[in-house]
Amino acid sequence: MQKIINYIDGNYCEPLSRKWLDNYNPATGEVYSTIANSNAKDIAKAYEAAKAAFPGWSNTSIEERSKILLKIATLIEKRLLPLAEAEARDNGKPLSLALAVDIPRASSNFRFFGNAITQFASEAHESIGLGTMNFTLRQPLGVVGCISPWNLPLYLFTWKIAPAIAAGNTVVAKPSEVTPMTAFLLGEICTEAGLPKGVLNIVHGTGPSAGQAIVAHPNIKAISFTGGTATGEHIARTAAPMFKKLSLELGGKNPNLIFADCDYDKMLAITVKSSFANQGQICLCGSRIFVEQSIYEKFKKDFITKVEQLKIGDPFDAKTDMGALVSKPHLEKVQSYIALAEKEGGKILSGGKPVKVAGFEKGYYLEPTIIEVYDDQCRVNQEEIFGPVVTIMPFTTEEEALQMANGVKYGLSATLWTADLNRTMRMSKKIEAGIVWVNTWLNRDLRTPFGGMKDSGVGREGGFEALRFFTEAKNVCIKYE
Ligand code: TXE
Repeated sequence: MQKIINYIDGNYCEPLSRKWLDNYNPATGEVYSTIANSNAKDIAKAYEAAKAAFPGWSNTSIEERSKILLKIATLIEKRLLPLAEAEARDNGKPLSLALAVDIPRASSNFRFFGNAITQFASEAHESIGLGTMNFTLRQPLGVVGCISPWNLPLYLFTWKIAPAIAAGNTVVAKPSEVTPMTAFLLGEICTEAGLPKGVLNIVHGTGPSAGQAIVAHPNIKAISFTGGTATGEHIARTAAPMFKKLSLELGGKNPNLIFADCDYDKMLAITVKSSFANQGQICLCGSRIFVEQSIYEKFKKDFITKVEQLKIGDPFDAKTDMGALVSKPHLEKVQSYIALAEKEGGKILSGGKPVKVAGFEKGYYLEPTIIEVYDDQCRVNQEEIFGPVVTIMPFTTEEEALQMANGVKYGLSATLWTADLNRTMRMSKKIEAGIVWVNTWLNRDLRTPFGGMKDSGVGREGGFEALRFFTEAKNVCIKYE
């Protein structure tokens, strides 16, 4: 059975404990590889490699760093198919999605930051009359930690690593233990691209062991984390007394606000995607759908019809729209919310049941589920489910829609469907979210700031924001005569 091992100091190596975790294929429910179950000793070893690499890498010219990042991007592109297949097998997502989104975006992350670093500049402030000149020196932090989740494995892993190394830091990174395969494959790509040894160290293992050791390491200067809100809170509590820089991208419970004046057909088609793409396991999915009363019944009927046409099955079948959920515990968690919805008085309008796919009977498949709720404060409408489950509810006024949109502890993204420009402006200013999409969804320009408000996190990544996060700003003030 294939072993997923650590990549430290440019070499693949077994975990010091020689302990292993099982890696499941969610489509079949079977173990297909084993994962290094690393602990604090492996993290210490990775840290030492990163520390040794830092002086060299931080003094490597921007041109050279950029060249290596662009080479990594090209190599990822060249391996599109094997990487996409590895991602689909490890995560349960349709291969078509990994081919169209996950792997191209992983490549774009390196390409984008490989280019962005050549344009990254800092300010100068001349104090005229005082005879001083100030400039801001932006220096890399040192060794930084990157911890990523299972829903968009290589996509989110590289979203952190690329800006960190572009800015001259060296990295200790841990992918999710649920989907480690593509991060494992990234090691050989980095070697082939000529990334000096120790610049990127990839350690596998569980959150409480390897992840916690990264966060608790006294000399790892910053943590960029994407994952659940509870984990983010724990990380903040561990890191805060050491005054580490933190960027936390956490959960969401995003509203999808549909007004009667929208382009109905476009809205309907995209709402199916924003609800169920990647089995609903994207932090940006619109899991709470609020529809203006006058079109509510029509929407309900049309939405159910479209959703019931989605094909659930083998991720490797080109006709599959929805693959398997990522793991058995996650499937059970999502199912527990469907049961809770019924207890809370919600009405299951469609789906709700596990699916037995012929030939894949032990896989973790679930029907796309639409729940009509009567109180926007019920738990299924408040808590992040992170699966193929959406709630729907009507509203009558813009104020009511806004109140419901903001009536959760999360604030990651929101989608607004309307043709009214004035409403677009009013709502965009008042919605509590890091991103507001208007008449579109998941449209991402990598130059834009990305992150959440409220319990959806702190800090922004993307564009120069990410390069600012991964650098220390130092004011140099020069007095001249
Ligand atoms: O995430 P975790 P899980 C949400 C979603 C999901 C829930 C739990 O609701 O059901 O979170 O998912 C590492 N110190 N999201 O359990 O545990 C862990 O190993 C350091 C939303 O998979 O947050 C993994 O690499 N690291 C989300 C990463 O953190 C720790 C995407 C994320 O795992 C750690 C995923 C610790 N103490 C889940 N504990 C989104 N918003 O994109 C865990 N980890």
